[in-house]
Order: sequence, then structure tokens, then C-alpha cells
Amino acid sequence: MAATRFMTLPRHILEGEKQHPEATGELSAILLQLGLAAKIISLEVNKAGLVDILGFTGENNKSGDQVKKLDIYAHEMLIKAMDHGGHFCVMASEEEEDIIHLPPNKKIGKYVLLFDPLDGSSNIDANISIGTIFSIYKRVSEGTGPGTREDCLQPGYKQEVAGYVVYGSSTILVYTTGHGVHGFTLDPAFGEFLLSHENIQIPKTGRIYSLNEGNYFSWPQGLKNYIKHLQANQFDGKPYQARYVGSMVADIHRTLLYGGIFIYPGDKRNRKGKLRLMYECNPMSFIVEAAGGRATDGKKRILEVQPESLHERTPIYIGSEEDVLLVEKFLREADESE
Ligand code: AHM
Ligand code: MG
Repeated sequence: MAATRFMTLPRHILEGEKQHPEATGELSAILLQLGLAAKIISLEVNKAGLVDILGFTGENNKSGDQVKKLDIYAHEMLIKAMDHGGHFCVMASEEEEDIIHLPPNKKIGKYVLLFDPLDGSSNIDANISIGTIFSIYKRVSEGTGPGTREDCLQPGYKQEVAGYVVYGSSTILVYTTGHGVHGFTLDPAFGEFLLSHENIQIPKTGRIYSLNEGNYFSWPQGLKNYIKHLQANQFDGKPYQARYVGSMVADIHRTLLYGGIFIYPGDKRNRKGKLRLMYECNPMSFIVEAAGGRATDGKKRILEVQPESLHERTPIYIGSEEDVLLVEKFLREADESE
């Protein structure tokens, strides 16, 4: 994972574009604009402990301005940053019930943007890492008019680009076009993303498992058996490790770098789990697969699920290939013995 020194995000994108003479440069322009939005959101996230914006919506701050929760701020910032470049025909956000149309006076493009503006936002008050997740698709509706719900409801394998920004001890932007996963760390001194993780490859297996063990009694039997199996066994002569931030972006970022598995299962109370297919699971699955990993709902590849609604949820088992294959085996065996 050797990084080339002083490769900025813009330069990396432009050099990638040169290798594809057929590229129109549109995806590059979109990524650059997303990088800008990420910097602005990152600045605001870093100020979270300093200004009175924590947890207040519709309250007044000291200067009498309306203050917003950070997740609403991030949602509005992304729309504002992305709605005028002429690249998109429609957008959708985890923070909005319906699809988001572009303002009437803006040029309409051929791409579709889906995003979770600030995932894990319940962690903000405790200064725990949170993140932004995004997906880009090509429109499928005919014509050049406003995009439709159908444009947003595409299976994940059709993503053109997926990425996330983790606002942690540093701000890191990770993206893929499906070939190679690259990470850029924001240098706060001069406000530029620098290539820090070139061509990330997820280890084939790892020592860490990551899930909310508080839900143990509702888990499917196969998952209980799998976790007990890990706890009774060792990885390279050492016990397995449980790590769970409770912010998907942070948990997936660690999984990508160190290997292992992240799980949010369906359970007795919520058959489809908690995480959203379109805003969380599809982009993360696209990234993890591009890094050589695996992502399923326990049986089926996440990227092949045909979405039916914008906010639908799915169980997810994602991470190192061998680890995901093993939990699938435990799930299958438990189903067969029922
Ligand atoms: P959010 O979209 O409301 O922020 O919820 C998503 C978050 C994920 O980041 C994280 O993986 C999960 O919720 C944690 O859920 P739980 O507290 O049930 O373990
Ligand atoms: Mg979320």
C-alpha cells in the first residue's frame, strides 16, 4: 500500500482520467466537487465541540442565527455543492424521504447521486468518528429531463463511483470507480487531500469481528454459532478481537485496512437489519469488493439486490472474503438443521 508522495486528489483524478481517453472528465469534476464538500463538512465537524451546534435544530446560537444539527448541515451542504455542475439529473439522501430534484434553473446531466450525509451522527456528541458515504450511477430514464425514482433504484453493481469520507483522527476520503480503491488524507494545513492509501487491498482474512453484540439474543442461530466459533478459536495463535465503533464508516474503514468482518444482521425484531441498502450497504459493498473483499446479506451478493424503495434496509456481512464465506457457511448450516 505504498503511497506516492504529494499526490493530491485532483492530480490523482486527472492522471486516472488520462488513462481513459474516452472519459469526458465529468466523473472527475464530480469527484473534485465532492472533495470540496467533504472539506467544508470536515471543518464544521471539527468545530462541533467549540460552537453551539451540537444536537440543536431550530435553536438560536449566540449571534441569533438559526443553528442546525450537523447531519442536516451536511445534507444541505452536499446538495448545495452538487446541484449546479450540470452533471446530475436527480439526487437522493438518507436525510430526505423522497428523491431530490435539481433546482428548476439548473442544467440537467446524466448522473445520479445518492448519499448519506453524516452517517453515525448519534456519535457526534461523544467526539467519535462519523462519515459521509456516496454513490454515483448513470441515469437509466430516457431523455434529458429531470431524473426519476427509477434512476435512483438501481442495483449496486451499476455504481460508477462509490466512496466515503471518515471524519476521525484525520479526515480521509476513500473512493473507487470499481478498479482500485484509493484513500486520501486531508492535510489541514493547506486544505488538500493527499494520497495516503494507494490501491487498498483488504486482507483475505482477519482477526477482528465487528458487530453489536448487545443484540445477541435476537441474532440468527448461525450467527451465534459463528461468533462462538471465533471466540473458541484463534487467529495466528492469538484470540480474535471484537471491535465496534458503532459508526459504519469507521468500522468499514478499519475492516478495509486490517481485514476481518463487519456485520449488521437481520434479526428477530428487524428481519432486514438496520442499515440502508442505497445509502450505506451498496457503496460500502462496491468499495470492499473493489478491494478484493466480499459483501452479502448472508446469502446473496448485496450489489445484486434489486432495490424496491429508496430507504430499504438489508442485513449485511462484509469484509475479508474468507471470513464472509465462513459466516455464510454457519448461516446455511443452521438453516438446514432447522
Ligand atoms: P444512522 O444512519 O442513523 O447514523 O445509523 C447508522 C449507524 C451506522 O453507522 C452504524 O453501523 C449503526 O448505525 C450502529 O447501529 P447500532 O447502534 O444499532 O449498533
Ligand atoms: Mg446512515
